[in-house]
Amino acid sequence: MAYACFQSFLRRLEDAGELRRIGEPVSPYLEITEVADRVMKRSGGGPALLFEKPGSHAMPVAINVYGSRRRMSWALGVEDYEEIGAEIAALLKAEPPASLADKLRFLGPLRRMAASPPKRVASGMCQEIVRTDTEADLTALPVLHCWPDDGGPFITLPMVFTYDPATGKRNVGMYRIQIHDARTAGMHWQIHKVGAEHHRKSEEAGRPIEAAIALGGDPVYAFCAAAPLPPSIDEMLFAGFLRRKAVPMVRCKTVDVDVPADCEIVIEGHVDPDERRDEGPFGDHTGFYTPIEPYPVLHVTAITSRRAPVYPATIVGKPPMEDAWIGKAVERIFLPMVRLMIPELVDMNLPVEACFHNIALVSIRKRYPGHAFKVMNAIWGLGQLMFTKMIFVFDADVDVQNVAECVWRMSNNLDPERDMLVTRGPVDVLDHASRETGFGSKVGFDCTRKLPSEGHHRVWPEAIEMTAEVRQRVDALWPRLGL
Ligand SMILES: [Mn+2]
Repeated sequence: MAYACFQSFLRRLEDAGELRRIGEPVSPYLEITEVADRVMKRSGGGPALLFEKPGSHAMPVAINVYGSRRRMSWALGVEDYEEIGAEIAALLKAEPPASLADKLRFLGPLRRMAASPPKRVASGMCQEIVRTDTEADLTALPVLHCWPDDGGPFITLPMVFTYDPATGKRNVGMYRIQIHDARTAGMHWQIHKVGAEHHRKSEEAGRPIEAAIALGGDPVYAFCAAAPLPPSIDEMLFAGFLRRKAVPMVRCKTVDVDVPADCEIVIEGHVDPDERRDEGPFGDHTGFYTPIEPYPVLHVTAITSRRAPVYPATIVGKPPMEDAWIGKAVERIFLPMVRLMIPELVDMNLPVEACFHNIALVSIRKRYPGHAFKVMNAIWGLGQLMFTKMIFVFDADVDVQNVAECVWRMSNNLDPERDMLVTRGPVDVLDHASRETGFGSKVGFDCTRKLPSEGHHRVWPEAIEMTAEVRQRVDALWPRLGL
């Protein structure tokens, strides 16, 4: 299901009692963070919030719109995001259709794929108001100054559109944007991300790179910008696939960049080669501040918007926050693609408290000696999963979504010296414990049953379980026990 725009998504949330309007003035300087943090920390994630009076700004701020399992699913146009994972799994294992029934079953997803590529339109609501030159003022937006030691206000739900200077291929990424002043902003392009790669290529060519920062639109767009898609997959194509409708794209006013026509706000500009300005600190999703570092600078050439736009925001900080739900949806939707590379993988849990990168709990169908180590190495070689600091590998019968069960198994099944694999490689640039920024060590623990061929010649005990027969007898007895 596709939404006509961000505000029609907000209306759906409001109709379902999933959005609260706040008419009281609340400042975008720290106060909105404090209110939103308290709501996001509620079990289940609390409601979405619409701050109608963010300080002295007339433009409302929407926050926590993705902040529950239900709203995250609705943002993706489904009742539960597990549906999408199941659908992608079916697509990926689709074999050439044999029977007519198979062919018909196969046709649906194929037709859906064919309808997915974005299509160019002549005009869009995101350009109802066009402000250029000195009229284009970043400080007119109600951008949140999230935490006390932040280096300034940061745009936290941006979709950054750029093209590869060599191939012309589009990328859409979500990288925080620091407002330096009315006309410039910091582009937090991390070294491993595609946006940074585009910028590096433009620097090699000695030319500026054009960029557009879009906010709002169908809520599926921002999800696709944040998702760890392979670099070859166009985020707007994937968005079209998820929403079952092509994304309408409109050309920006001052740069040769296309953006979704149904967005709330678009910031246009260019990034010059070799220019850097201090960016940060920023209270990040790790729950710690990331320090000041030099990053590229966007020079704003235009800001366009709808006539009465809503500013979409989130906050990150000590988990759980709104991004926990985005991360969980990513985990469930991408699991089938990970399984394509690691077929023995049964399930995967990236716990929210470990900020997704720090801990992976995985279960596998173990078949041969050293199998758990093979899986660890595969994970460390796969896309953004390369950043996983600690991997715990369990047998297929362990429910890795149950952290208590994992702790029980790992603590009993491990002989640390034998079962631990320490390695080195790229780590998340947000990791503050690694020896260098972006480079450090990782560890895997084999928590599976050990085989004699792995040097374990003692008996591996069975886990204690009651017999099915006795369980049934007690089930029948239960009502009379008064328990
Ligand atoms: Mn990409």
